[in-house]
Amino acid sequence: MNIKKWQKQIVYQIYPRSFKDSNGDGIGDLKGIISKLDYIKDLGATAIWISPCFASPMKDGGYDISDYRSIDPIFGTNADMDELLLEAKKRDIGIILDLVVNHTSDQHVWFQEALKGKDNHYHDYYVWRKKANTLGSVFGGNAWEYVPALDEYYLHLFAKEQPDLNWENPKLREDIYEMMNYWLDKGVYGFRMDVIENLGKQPDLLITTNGEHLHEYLQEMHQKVYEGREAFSVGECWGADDHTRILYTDPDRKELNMVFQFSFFAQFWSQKNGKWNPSPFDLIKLKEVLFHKQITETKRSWNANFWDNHDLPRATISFCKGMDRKEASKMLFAISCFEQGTPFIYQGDEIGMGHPLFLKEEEIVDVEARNNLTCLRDQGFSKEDVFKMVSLNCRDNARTPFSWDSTKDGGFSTGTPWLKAPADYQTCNVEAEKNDETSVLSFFKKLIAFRQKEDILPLVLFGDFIPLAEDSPSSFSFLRVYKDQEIGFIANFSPSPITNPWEGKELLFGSVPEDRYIPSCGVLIYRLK
Ligand code: TEU
Ligand code: CA
Repeated sequence: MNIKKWQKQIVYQIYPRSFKDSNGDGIGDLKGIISKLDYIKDLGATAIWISPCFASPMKDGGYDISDYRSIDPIFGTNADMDELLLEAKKRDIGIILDLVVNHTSDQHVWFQEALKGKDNHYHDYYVWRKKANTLGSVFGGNAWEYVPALDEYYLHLFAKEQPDLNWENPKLREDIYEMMNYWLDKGVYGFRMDVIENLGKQPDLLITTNGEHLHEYLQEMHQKVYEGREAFSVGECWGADDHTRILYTDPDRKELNMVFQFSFFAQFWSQKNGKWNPSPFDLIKLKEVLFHKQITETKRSWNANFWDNHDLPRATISFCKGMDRKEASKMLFAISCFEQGTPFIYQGDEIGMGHPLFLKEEEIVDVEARNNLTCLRDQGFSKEDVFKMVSLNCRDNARTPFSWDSTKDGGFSTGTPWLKAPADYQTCNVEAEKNDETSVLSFFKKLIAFRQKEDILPLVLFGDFIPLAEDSPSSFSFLRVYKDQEIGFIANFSPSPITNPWEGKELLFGSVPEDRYIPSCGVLIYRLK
Protein backbone atom coordinates (compact mmCIF):
# COMPACT_ATOMS: atom_id res chain seq x y z
CA MET A 1 0.00 0.00 0.00
CA ASN A 2 1.21 3.47 -0.83
CA ILE A 3 1.85 5.52 2.28
CA LYS A 4 0.64 9.09 2.03
CA LYS A 5 2.73 11.84 3.56
CA TRP A 6 0.15 12.84 6.17
CA GLN A 7 -0.20 9.23 7.30
CA LYS A 8 3.39 8.83 8.40
CA GLN A 9 3.80 11.98 10.46
CA ILE A 10 4.97 12.04 14.05
CA VAL A 11 3.53 15.29 15.36
CA TYR A 12 5.05 17.29 18.20
CA GLN A 13 2.73 19.80 19.90
CA ILE A 14 4.21 23.05 21.15
CA TYR A 15 2.37 25.33 23.54
CA PRO A 16 4.36 28.40 22.53
CA ARG A 17 4.00 30.42 25.76
CA SER A 18 5.78 27.63 27.59
CA PHE A 19 8.32 26.13 25.23
CA LYS A 20 11.33 28.43 25.08
CA ASP A 21 11.67 32.13 25.86
CA SER A 22 14.33 33.88 23.76
CA ASN A 23 14.20 37.40 25.23
CA GLY A 24 13.78 37.03 28.98
CA ASP A 25 10.22 38.33 29.27
CA GLY A 26 9.09 35.04 30.80
CA ILE A 27 6.96 34.03 27.80
CA GLY A 28 7.98 31.52 25.19
CA ASP A 29 8.21 32.81 21.62
CA LEU A 30 8.83 31.91 17.97
CA LYS A 31 12.55 32.64 18.16
CA GLY A 32 12.65 30.23 21.07
CA ILE A 33 11.00 27.57 18.90
CA ILE A 34 13.45 28.23 16.07
CA SER A 35 16.35 27.72 18.48
CA LYS A 36 14.98 24.26 19.34
CA LEU A 37 14.20 22.94 15.87
CA ASP A 38 17.31 20.78 15.90
CA TYR A 39 16.15 19.27 19.17
CA ILE A 40 12.79 18.34 17.63
CA LYS A 41 14.42 17.01 14.47
CA ASP A 42 16.80 14.92 16.54
CA LEU A 43 13.85 13.51 18.47
CA GLY A 44 12.42 12.23 15.19
CA ALA A 45 9.22 14.29 14.99
CA THR A 46 8.29 15.21 11.43
CA ALA A 47 5.78 17.98 12.07
CA ILE A 48 5.08 20.56 14.74
CA TRP A 49 1.62 21.73 15.77
CA ILE A 50 1.92 25.13 17.39
CA SER A 51 -0.94 26.22 19.65
CA PRO A 52 -2.16 29.70 18.60
CA CYS A 53 0.51 32.36 18.25
CA PHE A 54 -1.67 35.00 16.58
CA ALA A 55 -2.60 38.46 17.85
CA SER A 56 -4.71 37.99 20.95
CA PRO A 57 -5.69 39.64 24.23
CA MET A 58 -4.79 36.23 25.74
CA LYS A 59 -7.98 35.73 27.73
CA ASP A 60 -7.71 32.04 26.81
CA GLY A 61 -4.00 31.58 26.17
CA GLY A 62 -4.33 32.74 22.55
CA TYR A 63 -7.44 30.70 21.68
CA ASP A 64 -9.08 34.13 21.49
CA ILE A 65 -7.67 35.52 18.25
CA SER A 66 -8.00 39.18 17.32
CA ASP A 67 -6.13 38.99 14.01
CA TYR A 68 -5.63 35.74 12.10
CA ARG A 69 -2.82 37.10 9.97
CA SER A 70 -0.55 38.68 12.58
CA ILE A 71 1.74 37.04 15.07
CA ASP A 72 1.15 38.38 18.57
CA PRO A 73 4.03 40.65 19.67
CA ILE A 74 4.64 38.51 22.76
CA PHE A 75 5.51 35.64 20.41
CA GLY A 76 7.46 37.76 17.91
CA THR A 77 6.74 39.11 14.45
CA ASN A 78 5.41 37.87 11.12
CA ALA A 79 9.04 37.87 9.97
CA ASP A 80 9.82 35.43 12.79
CA MET A 81 7.07 33.17 11.45
CA ASP A 82 8.59 33.37 7.97
CA GLU A 83 11.94 32.43 9.44
CA LEU A 84 10.39 29.56 11.39
CA LEU A 85 8.78 28.23 8.21
CA LEU A 86 12.07 28.49 6.36
CA GLU A 87 14.14 26.85 9.09
CA ALA A 88 11.58 24.10 9.58
CA LYS A 89 11.51 23.44 5.85
CA LYS A 90 15.32 23.08 5.79
CA ARG A 91 14.89 20.30 8.32
CA ASP A 92 11.93 18.75 6.53
CA ILE A 93 9.62 19.54 9.43
CA GLY A 94 6.06 20.64 8.65
CA ILE A 95 4.50 23.50 10.59
CA ILE A 96 0.86 22.94 11.57
CA LEU A 97 -0.96 26.03 12.79
CA ASP A 98 -3.88 26.09 15.19
CA LEU A 99 -7.04 27.13 13.40
CA VAL A 100 -9.47 28.71 15.87
CA VAL A 101 -12.54 29.50 13.79
CA ASN A 102 -15.47 28.58 15.98
CA HIS A 103 -14.99 31.96 17.66
CA THR A 104 -12.75 35.01 17.65
CA SER A 105 -11.65 37.37 20.37
CA ASP A 106 -14.12 40.13 21.20
CA GLN A 107 -11.28 42.46 20.14
CA HIS A 108 -11.29 41.13 16.57
CA VAL A 109 -12.21 43.90 14.13
CA TRP A 110 -15.15 41.80 12.91
CA PHE A 111 -16.69 41.79 16.38
CA GLN A 112 -15.88 45.44 16.98
CA GLU A 113 -17.71 46.23 13.73
CA ALA A 114 -20.54 43.84 14.63
CA LEU A 115 -21.14 45.83 17.80
CA LYS A 116 -21.75 48.98 15.78
CA GLY A 117 -25.22 47.96 14.70
CA LYS A 118 -27.48 45.34 13.25
CA ASP A 119 -27.01 46.62 9.71
CA ASN A 120 -23.21 46.48 9.88
CA HIS A 121 -21.71 44.04 7.37
CA TYR A 122 -20.02 42.11 10.19
CA HIS A 123 -23.00 41.85 12.51
CA ASP A 124 -24.00 38.54 10.96
CA TYR A 125 -20.50 37.18 11.37
CA TYR A 126 -21.60 36.36 14.93
CA VAL A 127 -24.57 34.63 16.52
CA TRP A 128 -27.16 37.03 17.98
CA ARG A 129 -30.53 36.43 19.62
CA LYS A 130 -33.24 38.61 21.14
CA LYS A 131 -33.44 36.26 24.11
CA ALA A 132 -30.96 34.03 25.91
CA ASN A 133 -31.76 30.37 26.54
CA THR A 134 -30.22 27.96 29.06
CA LEU A 135 -27.23 26.97 26.93
CA GLY A 136 -24.12 26.80 29.11
CA SER A 137 -20.57 27.88 28.35
CA VAL A 138 -17.81 25.24 28.48
CA PHE A 139 -15.97 27.53 30.88
CA GLY A 140 -18.88 27.86 33.32
CA GLY A 141 -21.99 30.05 33.43
CA ASN A 142 -24.44 30.88 30.64
CA ALA A 143 -23.33 31.03 27.00
CA TRP A 144 -25.13 34.28 26.14
CA GLU A 145 -23.91 37.81 26.82
CA TYR A 146 -26.21 40.82 26.65
CA VAL A 147 -25.19 43.93 24.71
CA PRO A 148 -27.42 46.78 25.94
CA ALA A 149 -26.70 49.08 22.98
CA LEU A 150 -28.07 46.47 20.57
CA ASP A 151 -30.59 44.96 22.95
CA GLU A 152 -29.32 41.56 21.83
CA TYR A 153 -27.37 38.64 23.21
CA TYR A 154 -24.35 37.11 21.50
CA LEU A 155 -23.34 33.49 21.82
CA HIS A 156 -20.07 32.45 23.46
CA LEU A 157 -19.61 28.72 23.93
CA PHE A 158 -16.33 29.54 25.70
CA ALA A 159 -15.33 32.73 27.58
CA LYS A 160 -17.47 35.82 27.08
CA GLU A 161 -14.46 37.39 25.39
CA GLN A 162 -14.72 34.63 22.73
CA PRO A 163 -17.87 35.40 20.70
CA ASP A 164 -18.96 32.53 18.44
CA LEU A 165 -18.70 32.97 14.69
CA ASN A 166 -21.81 32.40 12.61
CA TRP A 167 -20.94 29.68 10.12
CA GLU A 168 -24.35 29.97 8.50
CA ASN A 169 -23.08 33.17 6.92
CA PRO A 170 -21.36 32.35 3.58
CA LYS A 171 -19.37 35.60 3.68
CA LEU A 172 -17.78 34.60 6.97
CA ARG A 173 -16.95 31.20 5.54
CA GLU A 174 -15.30 32.75 2.49
CA ASP A 175 -13.16 34.99 4.72
CA ILE A 176 -12.00 32.03 6.77
CA TYR A 177 -11.08 29.98 3.68
CA GLU A 178 -9.15 32.92 2.31
CA MET A 179 -7.20 33.17 5.55
CA MET A 180 -6.44 29.44 5.53
CA ASN A 181 -5.20 29.67 1.95
CA TYR A 182 -3.05 32.64 2.90
CA TRP A 183 -1.16 30.54 5.45
CA LEU A 184 -0.94 27.45 3.27
CA ASP A 185 0.41 29.56 0.40
CA LYS A 186 3.07 30.78 2.80
CA GLY A 187 4.28 27.22 3.28
CA VAL A 188 2.39 26.09 6.35
CA TYR A 189 1.82 22.31 6.25
CA GLY A 190 -1.71 22.27 7.67
CA PHE A 191 -4.01 22.95 10.58
CA ARG A 192 -5.08 21.54 13.89
CA MET A 193 -8.68 22.68 13.94
CA ASP A 194 -9.94 23.89 17.27
CA VAL A 195 -13.41 22.63 18.38
CA ILE A 196 -14.18 22.08 14.72
CA GLU A 197 -17.21 20.00 15.70
CA ASN A 198 -18.95 23.19 16.86
CA LEU A 199 -19.22 24.83 13.46
CA GLY A 200 -22.70 23.45 12.84
CA LYS A 201 -24.03 24.66 16.20
CA GLN A 202 -27.80 25.11 16.57
CA PRO A 203 -27.97 27.07 19.80
CA ASP A 204 -31.78 27.38 19.78
CA LEU A 205 -31.96 23.60 20.02
CA LEU A 206 -29.13 23.52 22.60
CA ILE A 207 -27.04 21.64 20.05
CA THR A 208 -23.39 22.64 20.08
CA THR A 209 -21.52 19.72 18.51
CA ASN A 210 -22.40 17.63 15.45
CA GLY A 211 -25.02 20.10 14.23
CA GLU A 212 -26.98 19.78 11.03
CA HIS A 213 -24.67 21.54 8.59
CA LEU A 214 -21.30 20.69 10.13
CA HIS A 215 -20.15 18.25 7.47
CA GLU A 216 -21.42 20.44 4.65
CA TYR A 217 -19.12 23.21 5.91
CA LEU A 218 -16.18 20.85 6.26
CA GLN A 219 -16.66 19.55 2.71
CA GLU A 220 -16.89 23.08 1.42
CA MET A 221 -13.73 23.95 3.35
CA HIS A 222 -11.97 20.95 1.87
CA GLN A 223 -12.94 22.00 -1.60
CA LYS A 224 -11.94 25.64 -1.15
CA VAL A 225 -8.78 25.07 0.85
CA TYR A 226 -7.33 21.57 0.94
CA GLU A 227 -8.23 20.27 -2.54
CA GLY A 228 -5.13 19.80 -4.66
CA ARG A 229 -2.74 20.53 -1.82
CA GLU A 230 -0.59 18.18 0.20
CA ALA A 231 -1.79 19.53 3.54
CA PHE A 232 -2.40 18.03 6.95
CA SER A 233 -5.64 18.38 8.91
CA VAL A 234 -6.65 17.19 12.35
CA GLY A 235 -9.88 18.27 13.99
CA GLU A 236 -10.52 18.56 17.70
CA CYS A 237 -13.77 16.65 18.31
CA TRP A 238 -14.81 15.99 21.91
CA GLY A 239 -18.12 14.64 20.70
CA ALA A 240 -16.89 12.23 18.00
CA ASP A 241 -17.51 8.56 18.68
CA ASP A 242 -16.00 5.71 16.71
CA HIS A 243 -18.79 5.74 14.17
CA THR A 244 -19.05 9.48 13.61
CA ARG A 245 -15.28 9.55 13.16
CA ILE A 246 -15.92 8.22 9.65
CA LEU A 247 -18.01 11.27 8.83
CA TYR A 248 -14.93 13.41 9.32
CA THR A 249 -12.20 11.12 8.08
CA ASP A 250 -13.51 8.73 5.44
CA PRO A 251 -11.26 9.75 2.52
CA ASP A 252 -14.19 9.51 0.12
CA ARG A 253 -16.05 12.23 2.02
CA LYS A 254 -13.18 14.71 1.63
CA GLU A 255 -13.23 16.44 5.00
CA LEU A 256 -10.30 15.90 7.38
CA ASN A 257 -7.36 13.51 7.73
CA MET A 258 -8.03 12.64 11.35
CA VAL A 259 -9.71 13.82 14.55
CA PHE A 260 -8.81 13.86 18.22
CA GLN A 261 -11.35 11.89 20.25
CA PHE A 262 -11.46 12.37 24.01
CA SER A 263 -13.66 9.75 25.59
CA PHE A 264 -10.63 7.73 26.73
CA PHE A 265 -10.04 10.63 29.13
CA ALA A 266 -13.47 12.19 29.64
CA GLN A 267 -15.05 8.84 30.62
CA PHE A 268 -13.44 9.38 34.01
CA TRP A 269 -15.12 12.73 34.58
CA SER A 270 -17.89 12.66 37.13
CA GLN A 271 -21.52 13.23 36.24
CA LYS A 272 -21.89 16.26 38.44
CA ASN A 273 -18.54 18.02 38.66
CA GLY A 274 -16.97 16.82 35.43
CA LYS A 275 -13.23 17.12 35.18
CA TRP A 276 -12.89 18.66 38.65
CA ASN A 277 -13.85 15.49 40.44
CA PRO A 278 -12.77 12.52 38.32
CA SER A 279 -13.63 8.98 39.27
CA PRO A 280 -10.76 6.56 39.99
CA PHE A 281 -8.79 5.35 36.97
CA ASP A 282 -9.68 1.91 35.67
CA LEU A 283 -7.41 0.23 33.12
CA ILE A 284 -10.10 -2.11 31.86
CA LYS A 285 -12.34 0.85 31.04
CA LEU A 286 -9.48 2.64 29.35
CA LYS A 287 -8.76 -0.38 27.17
CA GLU A 288 -12.42 -0.78 26.35
CA VAL A 289 -12.48 2.70 24.83
CA LEU A 290 -9.09 2.57 23.12
CA PHE A 291 -9.53 -0.94 21.74
CA HIS A 292 -13.01 -0.15 20.49
CA LYS A 293 -11.58 2.83 18.67
CA GLN A 294 -8.93 0.60 17.12
CA ILE A 295 -11.29 -2.04 15.80
CA THR A 296 -14.19 0.12 14.64
CA GLU A 297 -14.34 1.40 11.08
CA THR A 298 -10.55 1.80 10.89
CA LYS A 299 -10.53 0.89 7.23
CA ARG A 300 -12.63 3.94 6.41
CA SER A 301 -11.07 6.33 8.86
CA TRP A 302 -7.86 7.28 10.63
CA ASN A 303 -6.86 7.69 14.26
CA ALA A 304 -4.97 10.46 16.01
CA ASN A 305 -3.15 8.79 18.90
CA PHE A 306 -2.48 11.02 21.87
CA TRP A 307 -2.51 11.05 25.66
CA ASP A 308 -1.74 14.65 26.49
CA ASN A 309 -2.25 18.15 25.22
CA HIS A 310 -2.44 21.68 26.59
CA ASP A 311 -5.94 21.03 27.99
CA LEU A 312 -5.34 17.79 29.88
CA PRO A 313 -3.35 16.97 33.00
CA ARG A 314 -0.49 14.63 32.03
CA ALA A 315 -1.71 11.05 31.56
CA THR A 316 1.30 9.71 33.47
CA ILE A 317 -0.23 11.38 36.51
CA SER A 318 -3.93 10.73 35.85
CA PHE A 319 -3.57 7.11 34.74
CA CYS A 320 -0.36 5.75 36.21
CA LYS A 321 -0.66 6.00 40.00
CA GLY A 322 1.99 3.98 41.82
CA MET A 323 4.15 3.76 38.71
CA ASP A 324 7.38 5.54 37.90
CA ARG A 325 6.41 8.64 35.92
CA LYS A 326 9.30 8.41 33.49
CA GLU A 327 8.77 4.73 32.77
CA ALA A 328 5.07 5.48 32.37
CA SER A 329 5.88 8.13 29.78
CA LYS A 330 7.80 5.57 27.74
CA MET A 331 4.97 3.07 27.96
CA LEU A 332 2.25 5.52 26.91
CA PHE A 333 4.19 6.68 23.90
CA ALA A 334 4.91 3.12 22.83
CA ILE A 335 1.16 2.50 22.84
CA SER A 336 0.57 5.62 20.69
CA CYS A 337 3.20 4.45 18.24
CA PHE A 338 1.87 0.92 17.81
CA GLU A 339 -1.84 1.58 17.72
CA GLN A 340 -3.19 2.32 14.24
CA GLY A 341 -2.95 6.01 13.44
CA THR A 342 -0.74 9.03 13.79
CA PRO A 343 1.09 9.58 17.08
CA PHE A 344 1.16 12.97 18.76
CA ILE A 345 3.68 14.01 21.39
CA TYR A 346 2.84 16.89 23.70
CA GLN A 347 5.91 18.92 24.66
CA GLY A 348 7.51 17.42 27.75
CA ASP A 349 6.12 13.90 27.25
CA GLU A 350 9.48 13.00 25.76
CA ILE A 351 11.28 13.74 29.02
CA GLY A 352 8.49 12.54 31.30
CA MET A 353 7.63 16.00 32.62
CA GLY A 354 5.30 16.27 35.61
CA HIS A 355 3.04 18.88 37.17
CA PRO A 356 3.84 21.91 39.30
CA LEU A 357 2.90 21.89 42.95
CA PHE A 358 0.41 24.74 43.23
CA LEU A 359 0.46 26.22 46.72
CA LYS A 360 -2.11 28.99 46.44
CA GLU A 361 -4.99 30.12 44.25
CA GLU A 362 -3.08 33.05 42.79
CA GLU A 363 -0.64 30.65 41.11
CA ILE A 364 -3.46 29.30 38.92
CA VAL A 365 -4.05 31.45 35.84
CA ASP A 366 -6.20 29.57 33.32
CA VAL A 367 -9.58 31.14 32.56
CA GLU A 368 -11.48 27.87 32.91
CA ALA A 369 -9.83 27.16 36.25
CA ARG A 370 -10.36 30.68 37.57
CA ASN A 371 -14.05 30.64 36.60
CA ASN A 372 -14.45 27.34 38.37
CA LEU A 373 -12.77 28.52 41.55
CA THR A 374 -15.98 30.55 41.88
CA CYS A 375 -18.50 28.16 40.27
CA LEU A 376 -17.48 25.26 42.52
CA ARG A 377 -17.69 27.43 45.65
CA ASP A 378 -21.22 28.37 44.54
CA GLN A 379 -22.03 24.66 44.45
CA GLY A 380 -21.20 24.45 48.14
CA PHE A 381 -17.66 23.03 48.17
CA SER A 382 -15.28 24.39 50.81
CA LYS A 383 -12.43 26.70 49.83
CA GLU A 384 -9.90 23.94 50.57
CA ASP A 385 -11.76 21.34 48.51
CA VAL A 386 -12.13 23.72 45.59
CA PHE A 387 -8.44 24.50 45.62
CA LYS A 388 -7.60 20.82 45.60
CA MET A 389 -10.06 19.98 42.81
CA VAL A 390 -8.92 22.84 40.63
CA SER A 391 -5.18 22.67 41.23
CA LEU A 392 -5.00 18.93 40.54
CA ASN A 393 -7.15 18.94 37.42
CA CYS A 394 -6.69 22.33 35.79
CA ARG A 395 -5.15 22.96 32.38
CA ASP A 396 -2.21 24.88 33.86
CA ASN A 397 -0.73 21.52 34.88
CA ALA A 398 0.20 20.78 31.29
CA ARG A 399 1.13 24.36 30.43
CA THR A 400 4.19 24.68 32.66
CA PRO A 401 7.45 26.08 31.31
CA PHE A 402 9.41 23.37 29.52
CA SER A 403 12.39 22.00 31.46
CA TRP A 404 15.53 22.33 29.38
CA ASP A 405 18.13 22.04 32.14
CA SER A 406 18.57 22.24 35.90
CA THR A 407 19.07 26.00 36.13
CA LYS A 408 16.37 28.29 37.54
CA ASP A 409 12.87 27.19 36.42
CA GLY A 410 14.40 24.64 34.08
CA GLY A 411 16.26 27.07 31.83
CA PHE A 412 13.06 28.09 30.05
CA SER A 413 13.66 31.82 30.52
CA THR A 414 16.23 34.15 32.03
CA GLY A 415 13.31 36.14 33.48
CA THR A 416 10.35 35.14 35.59
CA PRO A 417 8.18 32.55 33.81
CA TRP A 418 4.50 33.40 33.34
CA LEU A 419 3.54 30.15 35.08
CA LYS A 420 5.12 28.01 37.74
CA ALA A 421 7.70 25.41 36.64
CA PRO A 422 7.14 21.68 37.30
CA ALA A 423 8.10 20.63 40.82
CA ASP A 424 11.06 18.46 39.81
CA TYR A 425 12.60 20.34 36.88
CA GLN A 426 16.03 20.00 38.51
CA THR A 427 16.14 16.28 37.83
CA CYS A 428 13.67 15.97 34.97
CA ASN A 429 15.02 17.99 32.06
CA VAL A 430 16.53 17.63 28.59
CA GLU A 431 20.11 18.24 29.70
CA ALA A 432 19.93 15.44 32.27
CA GLU A 433 18.41 13.02 29.76
CA LYS A 434 20.12 13.65 26.49
CA ASN A 435 23.25 11.60 27.15
CA ASP A 436 21.55 8.94 29.24
CA GLU A 437 20.84 5.82 27.22
CA THR A 438 18.12 4.76 29.67
CA SER A 439 16.28 8.08 29.70
CA VAL A 440 12.79 8.79 28.41
CA LEU A 441 14.27 11.02 25.73
CA SER A 442 16.58 8.30 24.43
CA PHE A 443 13.69 5.86 24.44
CA PHE A 444 11.46 8.18 22.39
CA LYS A 445 14.21 8.59 19.80
CA LYS A 446 14.88 4.87 19.50
CA LEU A 447 11.19 4.04 19.40
CA ILE A 448 10.42 6.56 16.66
CA ALA A 449 13.35 5.37 14.57
CA PHE A 450 12.14 1.77 14.98
CA ARG A 451 8.50 2.51 14.18
CA GLN A 452 9.31 4.51 11.07
CA LYS A 453 11.44 1.72 9.57
CA GLU A 454 10.36 0.53 6.15
CA ASP A 455 9.45 -2.97 7.28
CA ILE A 456 7.49 -1.84 10.36
CA LEU A 457 5.62 1.29 9.26
CA PRO A 458 3.11 -0.33 6.84
CA LEU A 459 2.14 -2.75 9.58
CA VAL A 460 1.47 -0.04 12.18
CA LEU A 461 -0.38 2.12 9.69
CA PHE A 462 -2.47 -0.48 7.89
CA GLY A 463 -2.34 -3.72 9.85
CA ASP A 464 -5.32 -5.22 11.65
CA PHE A 465 -5.49 -4.55 15.36
CA ILE A 466 -6.38 -7.50 17.56
CA PRO A 467 -6.96 -6.74 21.26
CA LEU A 468 -5.57 -9.20 23.78
CA ALA A 469 -6.30 -9.74 27.48
CA GLU A 470 -9.09 -7.17 27.55
CA ASP A 471 -10.06 -8.19 31.08
CA SER A 472 -6.56 -8.01 32.52
CA PRO A 473 -6.25 -5.23 35.12
CA SER A 474 -2.51 -4.97 34.48
CA SER A 475 -1.47 -5.57 30.87
CA PHE A 476 -2.07 -3.50 27.74
CA SER A 477 -1.55 -5.94 24.92
CA PHE A 478 -2.51 -6.46 21.30
CA LEU A 479 -1.47 -7.97 17.99
CA ARG A 480 -0.87 -6.12 14.75
CA VAL A 481 -1.31 -8.26 11.67
CA TYR A 482 -0.41 -7.24 8.14
CA LYS A 483 -0.07 -9.60 5.17
CA ASP A 484 2.13 -12.42 6.50
CA GLN A 485 3.55 -10.39 9.40
CA GLU A 486 2.34 -10.53 12.98
CA ILE A 487 3.64 -8.43 15.83
CA GLY A 488 2.79 -8.81 19.51
CA PHE A 489 2.80 -5.77 21.78
CA ILE A 490 2.67 -6.00 25.55
CA ALA A 491 2.98 -3.26 28.16
CA ASN A 492 2.72 -3.72 31.91
CA PHE A 493 0.24 -0.96 32.77
CA SER A 494 0.42 -1.62 36.52
CA PRO A 495 2.74 -1.09 39.48
CA SER A 496 3.71 -4.80 39.90
CA PRO A 497 5.48 -7.26 37.58
CA ILE A 498 3.47 -9.42 35.18
CA THR A 499 4.34 -12.62 33.35
CA ASN A 500 5.74 -12.35 29.85
CA PRO A 501 3.60 -14.48 27.51
CA TRP A 502 6.12 -14.42 24.67
CA GLU A 503 9.39 -15.17 26.43
CA GLY A 504 11.79 -16.81 24.00
CA LYS A 505 10.11 -15.48 20.84
CA GLU A 506 11.84 -13.01 18.51
CA LEU A 507 12.13 -9.76 20.46
CA LEU A 508 12.09 -6.74 18.15
CA PHE A 509 12.08 -3.88 20.60
CA GLY A 510 11.76 -3.27 24.31
CA SER A 511 12.00 -0.69 27.04
CA VAL A 512 13.33 -3.38 29.39
CA PRO A 513 15.48 -6.49 28.91
CA GLU A 514 13.62 -9.66 28.07
CA ASP A 515 12.79 -11.82 31.05
CA ARG A 516 10.10 -14.15 32.37
CA TYR A 517 8.55 -11.15 34.10
CA ILE A 518 7.87 -7.67 32.77
CA PRO A 519 8.42 -4.93 35.36
CA SER A 520 5.98 -2.07 35.92
CA CYS A 521 5.58 0.01 32.72
CA GLY A 522 7.87 -2.31 30.76
CA VAL A 523 7.09 -2.64 27.04
CA LEU A 524 8.10 -5.54 24.80
CA ILE A 525 7.40 -5.92 21.09
CA TYR A 526 7.80 -9.33 19.47
CA ARG A 527 7.69 -10.68 15.99
CA LEU A 528 5.29 -13.61 16.16
CA LYS A 529 5.16 -14.27 12.39
O1 TEU B 1 -10.67 23.12 23.58
C1 TEU B 1 -12.01 22.79 23.54
C2 TEU B 1 -12.59 22.37 24.79
O2 TEU B 1 -13.74 21.97 24.81
C3 TEU B 1 -11.76 22.48 25.99
O3 TEU B 1 -11.89 23.76 26.44
C4 TEU B 1 -12.08 21.47 26.99
O4 TEU B 1 -13.44 21.26 27.15
C5 TEU B 1 -11.56 21.85 28.30
O5 TEU B 1 -10.26 22.28 28.19
C6 TEU B 1 -11.58 20.67 29.20
O6 TEU B 1 -11.35 21.14 30.44
C7 TEU B 1 -10.16 24.00 22.64
C8 TEU B 1 -8.73 24.35 23.01
O7 TEU B 1 -7.93 23.20 22.97
C9 TEU B 1 -8.73 25.03 24.34
O8 TEU B 1 -7.44 25.31 24.78
C10 TEU B 1 -9.52 26.31 24.19
O9 TEU B 1 -9.64 26.93 25.45
C11 TEU B 1 -10.92 26.05 23.63
O10 TEU B 1 -10.91 25.17 22.52
C12 TEU B 1 -11.54 27.33 23.15
O11 TEU B 1 -10.87 27.77 22.01
CA1 CA C 1 9.66 35.90 25.12
